[in-house]
Amino acid sequence: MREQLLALQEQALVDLAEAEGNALDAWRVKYLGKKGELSLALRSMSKLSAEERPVVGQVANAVRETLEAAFASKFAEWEAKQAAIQEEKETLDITLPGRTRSVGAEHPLQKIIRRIEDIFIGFGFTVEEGPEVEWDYYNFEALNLPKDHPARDMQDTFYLSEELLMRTHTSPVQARTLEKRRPEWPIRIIVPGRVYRRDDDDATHSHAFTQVEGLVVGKGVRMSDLKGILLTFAKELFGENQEIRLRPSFFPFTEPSAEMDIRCIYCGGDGCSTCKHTGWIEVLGCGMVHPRVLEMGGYDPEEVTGFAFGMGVERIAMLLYKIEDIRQFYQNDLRLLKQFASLPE
Ligand code: 2NM
Repeated sequence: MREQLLALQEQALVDLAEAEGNALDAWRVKYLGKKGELSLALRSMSKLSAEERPVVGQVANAVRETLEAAFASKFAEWEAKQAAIQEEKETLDITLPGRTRSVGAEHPLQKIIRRIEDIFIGFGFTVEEGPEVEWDYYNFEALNLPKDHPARDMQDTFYLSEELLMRTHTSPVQARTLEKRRPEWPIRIIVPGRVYRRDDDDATHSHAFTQVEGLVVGKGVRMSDLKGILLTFAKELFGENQEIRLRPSFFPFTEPSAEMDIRCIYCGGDGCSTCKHTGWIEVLGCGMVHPRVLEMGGYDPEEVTGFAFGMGVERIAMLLYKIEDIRQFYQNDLRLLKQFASLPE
């Protein structure tokens, strides 16, 4: 019996030396488990005589202790090895490139709108918006363009019904603002937004485009205020040396009316193909708000005066970014967005 136990111990230690991982647990069950080999051997102790029993019992206990100690040390060794492997795996490799996250870019038109807004906000203006589907009344009638007025032909209109249309300019928002505010509250607003005109699309025309219009109304507002604001605006947008010039023009909602030109930003006035050798580039229309428009808005033109202006955002973006085809703005081509994403202001 004693030899049997010692042989078992020897075999167990040989097996243990080779066991790894799951095999370690299997070893523990096989030799030290409740139904393991050692328990089995001890069960046969009942056959021994009363003198042999304590001696064999001692040997059996010694074998159990030896095997348990051997297992504990082997298991600890295996655990330490696993921990080392894990640590090796978890080592931070700072040379790995980080995860790139693609960042969107502001559309070139939106960039220009924001710059224009920022400039006028600096002058104390606020930004107003209004509906793109508009009443004939606000788009035309309230702006001194009665139904039979020939100037309505200047802006071929998408009509949705007899009285509803796609706004042809953002001026109806200004007409709405005049109606909303009272004369004792001076108005200083700019109105960016999309407008619609019946037109055949080509490199310089689009049936839907973007405008920014402005309106100032108050006591004693004069044409010199218009000129000063627009000159300062031109300097902030195009550069501090920018010059402007005003030429007489016509708009039904202003009197007098003017077109504003800037000195050609490409040739500096020497003459080039962009300015058609005039040295000047037209950038906006403006004028003193027509007395009829003030009256329709509930103001007394004897008491308050005002000026207004309007510009095409595409045109300015095309000039500043040298974009040659207006359709580029609407084609959602990522190459265009990426090209202007990182441009300085
Ligand atoms: C322009 C040119 C000139 C204009 C006029 C008004 C209003 F509402 F006061 F009558 N809003 N915008 C105006 C004047 C717009 O765009 C070329």
